[in-house]
Amino acid sequence: MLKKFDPEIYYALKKEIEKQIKTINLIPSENIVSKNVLKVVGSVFTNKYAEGYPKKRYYGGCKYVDIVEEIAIERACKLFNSEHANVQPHSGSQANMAVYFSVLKPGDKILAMDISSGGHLTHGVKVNFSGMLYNTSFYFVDEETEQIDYEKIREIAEKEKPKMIICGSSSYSRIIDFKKFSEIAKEVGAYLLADVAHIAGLIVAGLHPSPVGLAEFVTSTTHKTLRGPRGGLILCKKEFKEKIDNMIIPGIQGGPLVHVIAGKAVAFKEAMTEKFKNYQKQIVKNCNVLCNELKKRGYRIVSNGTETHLFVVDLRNKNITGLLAQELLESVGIIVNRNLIPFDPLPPSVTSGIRIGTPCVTSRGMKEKDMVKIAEWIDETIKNRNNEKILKALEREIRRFASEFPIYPE
Ligand code: DSN
Repeated sequence: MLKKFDPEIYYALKKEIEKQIKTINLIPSENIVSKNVLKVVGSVFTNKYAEGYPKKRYYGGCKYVDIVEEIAIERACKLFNSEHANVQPHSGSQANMAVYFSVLKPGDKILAMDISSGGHLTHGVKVNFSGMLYNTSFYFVDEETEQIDYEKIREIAEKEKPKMIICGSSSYSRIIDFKKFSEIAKEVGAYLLADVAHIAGLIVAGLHPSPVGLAEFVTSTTHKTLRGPRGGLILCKKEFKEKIDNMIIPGIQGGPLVHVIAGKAVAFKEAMTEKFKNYQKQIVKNCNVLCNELKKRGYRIVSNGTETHLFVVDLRNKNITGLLAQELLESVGIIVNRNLIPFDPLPPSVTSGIRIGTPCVTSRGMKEKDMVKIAEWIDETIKNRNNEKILKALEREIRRFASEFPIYPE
């Protein structure tokens, strides 16, 4: 019994479960897996080493592991209409690393979205391996519209002649035009990498255009809107199959996490259902309502809206930083993360904004009317930040509400 053998870890687990039940989680990159995904991720597949690929392993005893990985690859290809899939990356970061290493050399030029505009750490940021190894130029959202300016990207690309252009984002709330990106990449002879970690579920449901077939490489995580286990995924054209597979192993990884690959396979099957499509539609509906309700209450939304599962709130007119808002909201049971706004005057550790997303609350069964309540609670909490009594009352109400929704969806 875990409780008896390791009471400290048991305690943390018990409290984490309790926290997940009693809070409203608005972090757009998190989600809640199904019971079936949870089951295989916590299974004996974790005991198995399987370096290599199906039928080409360096270990014996891989008969059943091969079934799992072959199915996962086949489902990923079918789901995204891709020529090839590698399901072994341990994370989105390793998926991106494998793509870079497979076609770039240290010192090569890349062009990526600036992090305050919505880009990701692994898209060439200086403190990350990608920024240490490659010579990155950044594109920004337009200062006025806070949306991607494709002409500006074309200008930079023509001037810089990068070897790879990276699109895809962690906090951009608008539809990305992958076709335009692919045209620009072709014009300057660059590879295109589309990192769809955030929007993979929306793509599968047809709610966001797909970059597959337009970009040479598409990377993703499997645990955000896609609602699978924590992990990474690479989709590519057949011509890059060997390069990518060899770069994952032996290039940058050892043994694959077979239990996680089994979880990915189950999640891909779930993503093929009508139920999953309806779930994605509900995420977007909920996000829109939450965004509009906050707007009604005087919150400035970056780019003035959302077309996806997330949006960023600029809190400067509310005289509170992202960090303080995050801590304050957590104290009443609402979990968000602080986030840079485009051209943020504050550092990433403080920020002027918070990022809000609806995949998790939608998995728990919350609908539009619940989003209205959540917007009201966010506003009440921020308005009454110096009134302990009101905050306590809000906390009770929020925790009672959250507890009514399950955290183990079918
Ligand atoms: N941590 C992820 C996110 O929150 O978007 C990106 O790595």
